[in-house]
Amino acid sequence: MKIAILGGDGFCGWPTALHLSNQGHEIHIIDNLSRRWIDTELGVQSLTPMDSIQERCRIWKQLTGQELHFHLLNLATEYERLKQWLAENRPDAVIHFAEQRAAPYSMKSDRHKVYTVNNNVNATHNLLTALVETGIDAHLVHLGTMGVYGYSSVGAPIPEGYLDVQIDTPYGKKSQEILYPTRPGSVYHMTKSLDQILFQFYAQNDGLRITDLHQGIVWGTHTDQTRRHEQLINRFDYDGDYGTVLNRFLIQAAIDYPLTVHGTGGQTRAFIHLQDSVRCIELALSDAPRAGERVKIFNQMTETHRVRNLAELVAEQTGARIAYLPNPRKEAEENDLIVKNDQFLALGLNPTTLQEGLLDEVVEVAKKYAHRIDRKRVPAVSAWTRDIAQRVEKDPEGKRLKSVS
Ligand code: USQ
Repeated sequence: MKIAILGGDGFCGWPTALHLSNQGHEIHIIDNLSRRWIDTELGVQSLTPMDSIQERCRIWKQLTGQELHFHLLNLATEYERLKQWLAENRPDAVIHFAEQRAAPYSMKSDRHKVYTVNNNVNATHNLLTALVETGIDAHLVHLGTMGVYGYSSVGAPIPEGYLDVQIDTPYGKKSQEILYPTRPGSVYHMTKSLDQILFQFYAQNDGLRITDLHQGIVWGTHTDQTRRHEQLINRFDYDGDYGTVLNRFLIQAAIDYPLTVHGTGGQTRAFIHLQDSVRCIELALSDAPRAGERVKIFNQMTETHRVRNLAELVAEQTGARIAYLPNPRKEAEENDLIVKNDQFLALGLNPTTLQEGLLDEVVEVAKKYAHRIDRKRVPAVSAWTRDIAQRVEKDPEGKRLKSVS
């Protein structure tokens, strides 16, 4: 297949490009490199030393003979160029990762909220309308998030996207299928909730064939392909905005930093290893909906864990200390989460779980590149509201000089 990977330079996009190229697909990476610019804005860098996208593609070609084509394009602002690219290249499938993906970054300031909404919603809408206008019957696979559902469980498992409800009418009860109600917990998660509505409309109005993957928190850093050469290494975020919880705990353990649990650590979340994430994309590509069918929604996760249990597990394995900090986010202190993922299991996903020794691999990577870590960038300081900002802990290590007067 000829596959366009939008956001193919990012944390999930890059290993997906390699995974699918390895299977013989013709891969076109479209990316505006915004994630690299955000590193510059925040003054942080990936824990792992990343080469330029052009250099990464050159190494892959040298190693495998397979070409990875790279196109520098901003989906959110360059609509005409996007349309032209699609018309000229006519991909069989488009995988859409090209969105600002960090909840804390999206809550940093009003400017970051505006950027996240403009970038994410315009990118998705531009893509949809360009697909309609060019008449390309490509299967669109979008990386969504489990966070569109919210995390407050009513005790029932979260279904894969749709819910059957009974509605009272003057003539009695009527059954209806609705999108599972959204309850986003950040501006970032809100943009992915808006994406869902855009997909619903274009599938229904224009017969676009769309799959939306509601992914949990990704952990790990390597896949079979990124391990093949030092210069194919994936990016690995540890900072308070882009680092995600389990990877952060593992990095913190590696550099003898206290594990930064927010609040009581009672938040339960869904998780998936990066290797399973790229496999899920492959499985979703093989199971495209037909034109006129509703959007196909998968829950892309393999297990759920409570944040404090993860911290305890990492502390037990590594001897790290746990710091319970005031939560910079507005979220439920404790929640349960039961999630259905039957569709991927039925398609052949064989989940990689936390128990499989891969936690050590992440700690090893972190130790190898520990000299690249700026400890000052580890605390999560983007607060969800002004009030919460007053009590954010900027010094979890307790290194600041304390007044003695
Ligand atoms: N947390 C801590 N300590 C930390 C970092 C996070 O206790 O040092 C807590 C947070 O308060 C939150 C939970 O861990 O309760 C998860 O935070 P996270 O940063 O790992 O994940 P999140 O902000 O939800 O976002 C990540 C990705 C996002 C993806 C989402 C999937 O950045 O792109 O959509 O996971 S999900 O969480 O299932 O919605």
